[in-house]
Amino acid sequence: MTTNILNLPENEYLLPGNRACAGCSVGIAFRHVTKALEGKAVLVVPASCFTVLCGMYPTSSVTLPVMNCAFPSTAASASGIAAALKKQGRTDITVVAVAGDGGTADIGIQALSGAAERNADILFICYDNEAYMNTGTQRSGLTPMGAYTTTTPSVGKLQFPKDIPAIMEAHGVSYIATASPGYPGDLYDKVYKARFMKGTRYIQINAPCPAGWGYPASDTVKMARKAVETGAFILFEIEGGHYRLTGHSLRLAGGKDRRPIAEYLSEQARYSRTDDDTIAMVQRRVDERWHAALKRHYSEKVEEDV
Ligand SMILES: Cc1ncc(C[n+]2csc(CCOP(=O)(O)OP(=O)(O)O)c2C)c(N)n1
Ligand code: SF4
Ligand SMILES: [Mg+2]
Repeated sequence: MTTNILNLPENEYLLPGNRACAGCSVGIAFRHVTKALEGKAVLVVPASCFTVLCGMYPTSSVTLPVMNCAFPSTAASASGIAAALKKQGRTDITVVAVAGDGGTADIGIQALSGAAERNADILFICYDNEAYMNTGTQRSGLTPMGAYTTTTPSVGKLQFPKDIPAIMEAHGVSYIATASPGYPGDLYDKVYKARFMKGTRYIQINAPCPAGWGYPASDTVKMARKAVETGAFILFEIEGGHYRLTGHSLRLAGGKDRRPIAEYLSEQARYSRTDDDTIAMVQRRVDERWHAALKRHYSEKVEEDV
């Protein structure tokens, strides 16, 4: 059964009143991630907004054990903890690495690639707020084309972002998914499923950031949903090599109208100086990726049905 607001477990593991900015999507996302983990996890976290959200010792907003590690070492640190727990016979505990886009796609990618190649028994969650936010909005390998940061030209980033789920798929890991705080039931179900799998699992969460993207704090859920409604962020999972669209992306595949990308970008100050040609280029890229996703979803569905 798909989880929704009516059957979501009531237990809370992420406490309110934490140190993240007002309207931060990371708190919304990890409220649901930790519900799905049901307290049976150890979190491994490099420097990021998530460490700020967790708080400073001896207080913490997370009711799970959290280990802070050096920035590039997240997946290696998590692998070591997983090996130690295995030795102790603690198969009930999931080791969850939680890193931002910078800590995943740039500084942490070597350790992540090594862990995935060894098929280390970890769940790696990248929350993608599309820049190095904790240090004041510097561009990362996942900052989208056209988005302004303090280390891009004033017209915005000139390159498209890296495709980390595709890089993880090339490693042959057991489970890959994308998720959004705008669709918490889909997010909960994916983390819950990944929790009981073995080997390296990877989930990338789109994480709208009012402070760095430049929109009102009250619009975070709207922004998260618009990312999916435009196809800028596609909800899918790959399990045993099988790709399928999920949640609202599946509804779009079923014929619901996809919104134009300009509707999403125009509501964020980071795109206020992006020119029309760049916005057209971003729209073409979104269309290409959406059609590739649709083709893959339906071709693998046909094979399954045969
Ligand atoms: C080796 C190293 N380099 C740089 C830093 C400084 N630093 C701390 S947090 C951060 C930004 C992290 O960005 P990201 O991983 O995207 O997470 P976010 O802050 O956006 O949540 C940086 C650069 C550090 N702590 N360690
Ligand atoms: S900078 Fe952005 S991601 Fe970081 S705590 Fe603030 S709103 Fe959240
Ligand atoms: Mg970031």
